[in-house]
Amino acid sequence: MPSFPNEFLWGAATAAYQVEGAYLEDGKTLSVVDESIAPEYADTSIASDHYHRFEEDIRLMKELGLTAYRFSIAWTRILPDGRGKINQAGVDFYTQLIDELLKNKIEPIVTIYHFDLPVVLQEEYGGFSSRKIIPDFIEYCRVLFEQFGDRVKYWLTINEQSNMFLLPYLITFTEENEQSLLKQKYEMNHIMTLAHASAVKLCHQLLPDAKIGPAIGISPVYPKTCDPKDILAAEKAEELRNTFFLELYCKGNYLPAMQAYMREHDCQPTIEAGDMELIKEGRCDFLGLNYYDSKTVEHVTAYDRGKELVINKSGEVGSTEKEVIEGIYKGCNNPYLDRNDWDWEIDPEGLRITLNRIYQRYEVPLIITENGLGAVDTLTVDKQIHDEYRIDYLKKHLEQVHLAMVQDGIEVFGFCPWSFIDLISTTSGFRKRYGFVYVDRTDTEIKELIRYKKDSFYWYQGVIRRNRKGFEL
Ligand code: BGP
Repeated sequence: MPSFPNEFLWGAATAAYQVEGAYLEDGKTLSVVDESIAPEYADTSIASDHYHRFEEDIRLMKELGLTAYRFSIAWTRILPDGRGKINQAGVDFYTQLIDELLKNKIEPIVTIYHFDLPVVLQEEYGGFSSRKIIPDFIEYCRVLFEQFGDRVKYWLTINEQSNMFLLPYLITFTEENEQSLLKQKYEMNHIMTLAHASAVKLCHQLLPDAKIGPAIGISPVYPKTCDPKDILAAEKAEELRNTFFLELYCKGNYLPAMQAYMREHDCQPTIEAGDMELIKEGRCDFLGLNYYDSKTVEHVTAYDRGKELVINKSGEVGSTEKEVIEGIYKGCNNPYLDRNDWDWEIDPEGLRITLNRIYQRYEVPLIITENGLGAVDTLTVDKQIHDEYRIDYLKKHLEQVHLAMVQDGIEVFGFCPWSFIDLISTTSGFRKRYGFVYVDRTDTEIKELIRYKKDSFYWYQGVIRRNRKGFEL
């Protein structure tokens, strides 16, 4: 692997509800995601027990050679009532975590919001379906900036806003009727964009040296064939799934094609005076990209009825049912790509394509905030994990990042594979693992949660070592 710039951030990522556990400890209250994790899998009560073992985990990060660690802060640990009284125990936990990282020369990259809205706010006013969320979100951000801003340089506002509206399980909608649900989605997306922009503005005001941006869930869209009808379907899908959000974050605009779409479908959000100015003023400093796979689509005929995506949660190959967006596109398989057991298509070149599509249009610095392979891992009797499939996945993706930097002139400043350590998959519990570090537990058996280094740990350590001058074990 050719070399990366010396200041490149070699990271790994996690999110609070997936790794911490201690979900009702030291004053924390429940978040919507604590409640929505599929009951057939492990819940978030213990997770990987990182809350109690963060020092051991940071020792492992250090051994791995990380120079950055992306994690999220649980709103419910800091403000258990969603607003108002600050929970000192929560502040203390993240203070210790950040200080320990810095002591080990690991740059903290903090996600402010990773799906985990306080339940109290969901119940009180429907969370992001009400503008009441905006002052509460700003208050939460202010607490974080004031408490941790002297030590945290990189902030991520909202994780995967796009996926929250595109996937059927990441956000709670209160409307059920098809038309009012569609309207609510675009309304909520607008409110979330205002919350994001307010956070960016506040960060720029309070922490002029910090950098802030969103972490966007992104999959490039390809046409099934060169039939112009398929090309058009793919371009429309790309607008609907990706460019719509990118345009809001990077230019502060509603994409003309999306304005037309929302008009035609009667789902325009309520845009109040000052909203678009705020969105423009809250332009991000960089984009975080969560990249796992690409999507392929074909055109639809007059007979194709709309259909929601049914995701594969079980790891039973072929159980995904792709979505049909009436009049626009339907999802299909890409015959050129392999897929994992959850039917996610493995596409390293797709990462380079994504980096190009975004950077050549917006010229904003990029960081990979998630990339990884969910798989069933086996712990051998001699406590090893031979995850050569994960090494293969990450190696090929990293090569494409490098090519994008060297051959396409793209500014990528870091790589944070998902995930540093095994944790609860959002859709599939502990069966679907992503970590460099194995956590010895299953969905049903907690065991002792002992940590074991996987083969991918040693591979990544080697990559970092070759790229970091002066890095010694
Ligand atoms: C992203 C989320 C992560 C993580 C990852 C893998 O959407 O930001 O939180 O869960 O996807 O997804 P899953 O756990 O469903 O395999």
